[in-house]
Amino acid sequence: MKFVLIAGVILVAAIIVVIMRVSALINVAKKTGDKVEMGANRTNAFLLVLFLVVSGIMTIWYSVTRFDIYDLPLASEHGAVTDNLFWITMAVTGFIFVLTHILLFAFSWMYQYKEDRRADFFPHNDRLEIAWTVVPAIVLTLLIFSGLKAWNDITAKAPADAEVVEIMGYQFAWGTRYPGMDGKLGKYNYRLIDAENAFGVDFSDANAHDDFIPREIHLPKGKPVLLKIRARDVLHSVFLPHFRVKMDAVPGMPTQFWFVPTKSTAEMRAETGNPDFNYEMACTEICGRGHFSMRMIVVVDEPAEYEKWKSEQASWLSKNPDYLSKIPEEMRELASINAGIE
Ligand SMILES: [Cu+2]
Repeated sequence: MKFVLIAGVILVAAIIVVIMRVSALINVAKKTGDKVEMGANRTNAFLLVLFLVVSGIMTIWYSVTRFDIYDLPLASEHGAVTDNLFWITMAVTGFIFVLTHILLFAFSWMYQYKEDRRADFFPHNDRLEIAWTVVPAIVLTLLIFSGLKAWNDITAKAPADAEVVEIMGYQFAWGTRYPGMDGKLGKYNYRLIDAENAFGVDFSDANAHDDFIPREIHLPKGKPVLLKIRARDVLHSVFLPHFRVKMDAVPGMPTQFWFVPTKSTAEMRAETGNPDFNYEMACTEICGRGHFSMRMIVVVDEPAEYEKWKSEQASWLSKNPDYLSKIPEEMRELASINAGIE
């Protein structure tokens, strides 16, 4: 089917080229070859208008049929602000884009070459130039400042009671670390990264002893969540589309993003009518050949379920007790108590 379509397009293009060749040859035969080729001129103007109509129809068709794919249901507090900003910007720039492109192609049709018509000489008009400089400047300033205000609100300091979750990107997966029951993430150091300690957690910091590393991200509904984001090798980018969260993960430069999830996974399954629905975290920075596989399931729980899940997680150290031998000797006893090792 695709092949037939491509072959059809090539065939039509070839026919147009042949028609233009033939009309040029006829002009030569009629000895009018030294004049401007009216036929080719009209064909070009027509093709430009055709391009406008066909690409316009395809864009509208695509936007309508795929609307649900890029307008995902919203599940965070600040997301309403981001969405609002997006649609206002889209409306303003979309309107101007459509208008200017209709004019662009319409003019190429209206002002195609005519033998008895001469172009006007119109070198300068102060009013016109002021208008097309000042109006876009005001509109863009309004858009940029409302964007800046939204960005400043969204990236303001996280509330003190925010749940802290560490996200680490590496080729090619996400890792996540939770602070454990003390609520404090332990320090890390890239020099400590090895085959066992993938996060480079520094266990000479007592806060690290009860940190746990689950396979899924769990978040509490209705509570602020602070993501502490880092990368182990190259640039990655944390993308949580339903929460309207996107933040680069940069090696050597930790970033963060805080937000409030507003719908649990169960509620989202009911809303979308899809019993298999899951929130996902994707990577939106091309980071190498396995980039496509950087996907992690995110579960939003009711606060009580979340606390229960958290209390059931065993610390990383208790799952890797051999690692105790790599911790400074004077720390080992405290570490095994904090980590919950018998
Ligand atoms: Cu990536």
